Amino acid sequence: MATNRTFTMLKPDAVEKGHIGAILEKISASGFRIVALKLTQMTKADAQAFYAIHSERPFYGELVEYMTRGPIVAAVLEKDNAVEDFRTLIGATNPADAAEGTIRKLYAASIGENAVHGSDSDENAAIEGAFHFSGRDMF
Ligand code: IDP
Ligand code: MG
Repeated sequence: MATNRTFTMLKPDAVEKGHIGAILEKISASGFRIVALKLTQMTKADAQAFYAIHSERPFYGELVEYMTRGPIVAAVLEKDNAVEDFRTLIGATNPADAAEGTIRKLYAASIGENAVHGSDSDENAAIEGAFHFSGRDMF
């Protein structure tokens, strides 16, 4: 059964470039309600665990370095069909392939530094949201 929540991170490159406000505005204007929100920085152990599924990929080390080099914005978002609609809003992993108007097309520099994370399933949305937020910080 599809749930109505997803999890996102505005990644270090997006925060460094000052895009927090613009990206949150686009998310809100696209019909997502903010359920939980914080500025935080992942430790190396956090990033290794969060991206454990990619541990055998050649870019894993680079990904962990990137995701820990500065603060991120973590958020839980709510909308009907949240996971799928948010993946549509952010666009393809590689901004070169992302549709016009998507967050990655607008703000991402490369397949590695691609501005934003979006959960890929309801199950992972719940796991990733719980990774960053306790129940009392979700509204
Ligand atoms: P997704 O974020 O669109 O779901 P995934 O394949 O799950 O994409 O990869 C997770 C993250 O790993 C990407 O968002 C990106 O930051 C990084 N990544 C993916 N593929 C590459 C690559 O080929 N080179 C460098 N980094 C990559
Ligand atoms: Mg993914």
